Parts: sequence; C-alpha cells; structure tokens
Amino acid sequence: MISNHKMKQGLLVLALSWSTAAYAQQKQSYVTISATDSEHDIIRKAANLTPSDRQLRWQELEVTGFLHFGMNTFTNREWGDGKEDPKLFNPTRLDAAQWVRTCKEAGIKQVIITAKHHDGFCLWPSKYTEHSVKNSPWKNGKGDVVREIADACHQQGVGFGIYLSPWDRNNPDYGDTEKYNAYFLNQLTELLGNYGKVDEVWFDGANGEGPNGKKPVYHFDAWYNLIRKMQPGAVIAVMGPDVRWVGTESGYGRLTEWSTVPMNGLANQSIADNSQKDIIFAPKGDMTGDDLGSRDKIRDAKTLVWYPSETDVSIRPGWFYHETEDLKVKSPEKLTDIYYSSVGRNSVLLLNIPPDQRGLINEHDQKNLMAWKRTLDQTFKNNLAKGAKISSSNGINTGALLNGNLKNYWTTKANDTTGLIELTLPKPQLFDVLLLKENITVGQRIEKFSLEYFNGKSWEVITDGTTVGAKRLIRFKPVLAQKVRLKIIASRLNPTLTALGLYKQPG
Ligand code: FUL
Repeated sequence: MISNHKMKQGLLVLALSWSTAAYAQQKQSYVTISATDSEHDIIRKAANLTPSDRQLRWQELEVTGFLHFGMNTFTNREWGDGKEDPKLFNPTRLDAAQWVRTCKEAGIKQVIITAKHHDGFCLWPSKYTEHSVKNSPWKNGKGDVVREIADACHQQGVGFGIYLSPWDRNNPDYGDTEKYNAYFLNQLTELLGNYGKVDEVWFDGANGEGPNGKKPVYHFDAWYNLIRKMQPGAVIAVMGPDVRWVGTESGYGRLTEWSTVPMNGLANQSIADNSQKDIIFAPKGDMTGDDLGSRDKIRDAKTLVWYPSETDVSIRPGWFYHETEDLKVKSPEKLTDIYYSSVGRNSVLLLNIPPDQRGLINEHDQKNLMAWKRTLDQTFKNNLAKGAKISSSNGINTGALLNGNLKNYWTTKANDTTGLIELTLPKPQLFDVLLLKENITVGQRIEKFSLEYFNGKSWEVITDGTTVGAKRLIRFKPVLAQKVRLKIIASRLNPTLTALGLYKQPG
C-alpha cells in the first residue's frame, strides 16, 4: 500500500514535471543543432540534455578507485617495455578482498583493476598470450588476479571496472591493425564474459609504438559495440563515449565544469548513423582547456553531448607501488583538498591506490585514507541548515532542499532563470562549507550563483561560483550567521536544486 506521504511526494514530483514540461524535451544525452536554431534554442537544448542511466549511476558514485598492479609492481617501473620475464610477477600475500575492503572503508564505491598495462602483461590467464600470470610462479601459474578482484567486488557490493591498455608493448602483432584489433577484441571478450558484472571499462589515451616500431589503428567502434552488447551497464571511460578525462592527473577539476559539451571534433563517425540510438563516438580533440561548455563554446556547436568529467590522480607520486614513495603518500589534508576540487566541482574522483609487492594495500596508504574518510564524515554528518525556515518568492518546493531526498527538487516558477532562497537557521551557526546539488536528471543549468549572510545590518557575500552540476562544494573562512541567502544569478533554463547544505569542517 502506498502511504499518504509517499502519494503526496509522487504528486509533487508529477506537478514539478508538469511545471517544467513546457521546456523539457525527451530525455536524451545528445542533441544536434540545426542551422535555423537561434542562440536561445541552442542554450535550451543544452539545458535539457541529461545523463544516460549508466552515466547517472556512475556520477552518483562520487569516489571510485584505481588499482595499478602488475609487472611494474615487481620491476619498480612505471612503464614496462613488454620484455619482462613473467617469472618476476610473484606477490607473496595477495589479498584482493583486502583491497576492496580498504577502498570501501575509505568511501570508494567502485574500483578499476589494470588487467593489462602498456607492457602487455595480463593479470588473468588469457588464452591469447603467454605474457600473463599463467607463466608466473604465483600460485604455480594457476592464479587469476582479475577473478580475485572481481569476486571480492561482487561479494562486498563494490562496483568492478577494468583497465585494458590499448597500447601493448609486448604483442608482436601490435603494428598490424587487423591482427591487433582481433587480439584486443578477444581479450575484451574474455574480460567481459568471464567475470560477472563489469561497471566501467577504462581505455587509456597513452599510445606509443609497439615492439616492431609501428602503431595500429584502433577499431574503437568495434570495441564499444562489444562492450554495449556484453556489459550494457558499463560506462566506457576516457577513450570512450560515456566519461571524459578531466584533462590533468593532478586531482583538480575545473571551477567551471559543464557536463554538456560540444561534440565537434570529438566524433570520428557519422552521428546520423547513430541518431536515436545509443550514442557511440571516440573522443578526439583537446579536452584540457579551462572552458569546455560555456555559452561561448556551445554557440557554434553542431552537436551537444552529455559527457561528464572524471578526475584521476594517484595517492602516490607514481601510478604503481614503489617502496621509495612510502613516505610520499598524499596526506589526509591533500586528499581532502582533492575531494573538494573534484567531487566538489561536478566530477567523479578516480583515486589510484596501488597494491604493493606483497599484493596488499600498504599500511601507509591505508592510514591516510582512513584519516581522510574520518574528516569527510565529520564534516558532512551535520547539515547546519537543517530546521531552517526557507523562503523563496519565485521558487517552488523549498522543502526539497533539506529533506535529503535527491529525487525531488526546488525550481523556479514560470520562465524564471534566476532565483533567491533565504534561510533563517534555528540559531546562529558557524560554517565554512557550502554544498549544492542540481537535479541533473533534468539537465545542468546553473551558470552563476552567490552565497550571502546577514551581518546584522546588511547582506555580505560569503562566496560565489559558476557551475553546480551533480555536486558543488566551496570552502571559505568560517562565518557565524543565522540568516543566509543563495542567489541564482544566471541559469540556462529554470534552475533546479535537490540539496543545499552548510557545514563546518572539524578543527
Ligand atoms: C596514463 C598511463 O600512461 C599511466 O601509466 C597510468 O596508467 C595513467 C592512469 O594513465 O596514460
């Protein structure tokens, strides 16, 4: 039986969708711009793009983990040349359950294993090469790291992803396009078919020459089609159509981060072929600029696509474990700064934690991860805006801002693209963090906002920003206030917010 409360909520959601129906178009994650579209039409189209189901699931994970582990762990290198003896691979206490448990305790919701890095060494006993764990002394050649990590993820309820390096410095056919693509598809088929559910496939952009000095042409379309067929829920990241590399490996995303970007220069095949279908394109062009999706960038676009950013960074200076870097593990403070600058800037954080030569996540990494998690938990356990009286003269559904339910949302009446939300807290509070979340299931829209407090005489600006997206976090000097207001200064269409929070960092 549906409770009264649930029914009311349902009606509210329905009412909200009706109120914005005039501007809403069919849910879609890309749109073509026609020659007759005005600038206003283009902005409206951009504001109505939404993530696919698989993109939404991935975005909501917020923090994911990378596990760089393989031949390099044992040779103490970052890029192997593919000539390494498989016998060098010999972890003494490999425990994939410990990797997953550690990640989970640190708030990581999905992990990606480097099934094959550039050296071509496979962590699973692939039928198609001798360069793998099957020729190592580990478990007398009977071991399978991919199996162990996949099982641990599935058992512990953590998402499972694979990194399969297109660049392969071991495979003798690497320079031969036909042969190498066949090899790559065979390997993908093994990984996608034999290990249960796969949630992310990560293709690296690094692409050098093979052992014969030649490079093949990658048949991306065939790879993507195979993934869609075998693992339809998996996002394809970086050299893939679902998730965009943020453009650095520092852990810091853009202050202005649009998930909607022009596809010009990204597509390598006719979009028409795929229209009305699941979009598939191989990313191309520079995605590292400061501004990828503002009005200036989308004005001349031919196609716009929902293509959100992922921010990858290693907890250590290198991607692989090196004992000499044990004392260079990023501090909890640095990890916190990275969290605010990635998850807090409309991105997903992909944090690399490389297991050591024993096959365990090292104590140094563990310690800093747990201290980082404690800080975040302490900060976000108490929304200081809770219990506030909220008014919003041109807004509807203010209750959605603080109820913790991300399915309903505040928005504005009629065609209003600006908004004002005023909060009177139950008592004066000291806070130094602002949290905002847009309802990206109807699109990303907010272009400019500011937060102000009443100092007893007048309103003073605490902080301001541009994009919000899935999550925006801003830290500032602590402010003591009872009256606070959020101004939405510019938005592409009616702005929406599913959450507003004020928090105080510990210490
Ligand atoms: C880069 C690779 O070359 C690094 O070794 C690492 O795997 C990183 C995540 O991507 O392109």
